[in-house]
Amino acid sequence: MAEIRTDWTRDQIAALFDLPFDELMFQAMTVHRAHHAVGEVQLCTLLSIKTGGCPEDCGYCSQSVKADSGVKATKLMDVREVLQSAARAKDAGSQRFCMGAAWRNLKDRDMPAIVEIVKGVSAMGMETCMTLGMLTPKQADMLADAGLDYYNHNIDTSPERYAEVITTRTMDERLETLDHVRKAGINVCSGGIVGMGETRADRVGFIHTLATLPQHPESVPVNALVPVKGTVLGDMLADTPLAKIDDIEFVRTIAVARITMPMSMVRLSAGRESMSEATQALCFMAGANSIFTGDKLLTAANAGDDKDAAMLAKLGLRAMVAEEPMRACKSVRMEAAE
Ligand code: SAM
Ligand code: DTB
Ligand code: SF4
Repeated sequence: MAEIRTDWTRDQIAALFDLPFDELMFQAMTVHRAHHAVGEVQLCTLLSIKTGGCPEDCGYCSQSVKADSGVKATKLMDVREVLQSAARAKDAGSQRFCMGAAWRNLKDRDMPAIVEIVKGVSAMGMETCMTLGMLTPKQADMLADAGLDYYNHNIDTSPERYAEVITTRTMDERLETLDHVRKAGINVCSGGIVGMGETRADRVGFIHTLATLPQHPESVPVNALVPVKGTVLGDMLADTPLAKIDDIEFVRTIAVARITMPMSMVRLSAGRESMSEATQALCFMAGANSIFTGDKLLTAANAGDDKDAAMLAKLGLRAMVAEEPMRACKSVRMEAAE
């Protein structure tokens, strides 16, 4: 078993990125096999329960009011509609239902509906994940009491690059919400985006921030930027095609996440639609063991169930059977708070 360390230095992480590719892959595979079942991929489904009109200015996001992406703003979906969608995802074989809202932060007035949704999806036997923007400690406790299994809140990039991507909040505010989630006893899902024109040093800083949290996130989504026309970064990429991340560099990022955070689920998240099967296969070999299925992410297109089923069959990978999720409970919360 690889040692679980939270004292990684940037130099050590940079040295992993610098390894010859086959050596990096060998180390990542070794760590993966020591901590996870070989050949299993977790299938998660996403639903945007409140789309667009977000006051934040994240340079990659189609849902920001600052983007001219054509995404229409909607109200929070009806609880019944969300539950119907969760039931369809369960029938399609998904084990986790991840729900996203284009909010800067959760408002107390929306809490009753959110609690009802968490309880309803849990009652169907699916794991629940929410991503609703910043939370107060009290809101995190309320979500834990409702039975929320995971909270997604990405740090997105390196601390140095953060202010170039988002100006309406700081990375410290992001880390504060992650701390509230951890202390509430909810499993943490936090990762980011590569391919935003960042440097290798930024990718090192991004992984370093996650791998030196007091406890590694249980889930680490690694998104490849989906370039959306009308967003700052989507337009930048359209104008400078050379800024597109190299496939091997993307695989290296997955491998370094796997080696530095051995127990975490590493999710090959957005961007698969434009990735070859060969690149995705390398990502699975490098330790990615979770994907989003279905034909839509939040607003962007995703590969779709049929295409994914064919790819997984071709690679001899099977869907992970859901383990009993670690339900948020008071004793876990108190331990985390100590
Ligand atoms: N508003 C909430 C927040 O920002 O935490 C939740 C929704 S937000 C869309 C969830 C995450 O999706 C972001 O943190 C970002 O990492 C990812 N994301 C958004 N747009 C993306 C894009 N165009 N390409 C890749 N990832 C993207
Ligand atoms: C994450 O890291 N990726 C997902 C999920 N967490 C919420 C979202 C990807 C969004 C991709 C762009 C879109 O669909 O708008
Ligand atoms: Fe809003 Fe989240 Fe999009 Fe940022 S990433 S603009 S916070 S929906």
